[in-house]
Amino acid sequence: MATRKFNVEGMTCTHCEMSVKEEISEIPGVTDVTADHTTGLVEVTGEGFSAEEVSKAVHEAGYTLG
Ligand SMILES: [Cu+2]
Repeated sequence: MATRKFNVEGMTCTHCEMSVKEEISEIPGVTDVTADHTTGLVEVTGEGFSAEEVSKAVHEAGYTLG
């Protein structure tokens, strides 16, 4: 189990956080996601997921990795 940090650009409110968390949570192996729109910091916990999968999920939510 590991936690990896990502910087997400474009989140402006708690709804944005929810959207990002929902999409990332769907990645197999991910067990926990936290998102903070004030810092852009997203922390993803789990195992067997890749940065590319996180990037795709962030894009699907409508945002980009910084
Ligand atoms: Cu928002």
